[in-house]
Amino acid sequence: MSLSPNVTYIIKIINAGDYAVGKTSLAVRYTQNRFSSSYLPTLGVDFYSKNIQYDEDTILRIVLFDTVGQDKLATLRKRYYTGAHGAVIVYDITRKESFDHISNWINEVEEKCPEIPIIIVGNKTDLEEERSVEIKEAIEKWEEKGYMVLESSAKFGEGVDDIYTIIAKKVMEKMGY
Ligand code: G3D
Ligand code: MG
Repeated sequence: MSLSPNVTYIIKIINAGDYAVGKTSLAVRYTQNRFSSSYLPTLGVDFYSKNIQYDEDTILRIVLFDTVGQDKLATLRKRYYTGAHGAVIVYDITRKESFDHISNWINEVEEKCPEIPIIIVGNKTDLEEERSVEIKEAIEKWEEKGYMVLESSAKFGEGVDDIYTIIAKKVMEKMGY
């Protein structure tokens, strides 16, 4: 009996969504397990990565492309969508407007990357008293269109690992792995 060598696959995931919904905070929480309240706005794109054991002999290197939300930087942002295997579209559960913009983000991502798995994430669940989008509403609107909806708190780490584990799993399944 021989041990099979570990294989590492690189998976490119893009974080998209409106300004200040918590895209950078989620990337930092997932890859460095910390939260800071003072990130500089991302100019264009930043990268974060983390290796996870996918199964006995497969390691995934999750590379998160953290993009900027502003319209004026759309051209720059879209360039980095090329070659993405999966996308996480983030909204802020306290800002209804960021939820209403999800379809724009999906269009932008799908225009560049048709057919990639996309997960929608309502962030900032720790601000429950300021919530303006119910999870039920989000699920009713998006799950019937085929998009999974999750919630998270980048601040406290709740639900964050699940986002990237699930999107990675969807990507691997899509590849027929
Ligand atoms: P962005 O990358 O989408 O633009 P950031 O968003 O990650 O820069 O976060 C924007 C603001 O939301 C930051 O606050 C950040 O601390 C806050 N934030 C991010 N995630 C959470 C969360 O889960 N809970 C709470 N309560 N706040 C969060 P500031 O004050 O710097 O604007
Ligand atoms: Mg950011």
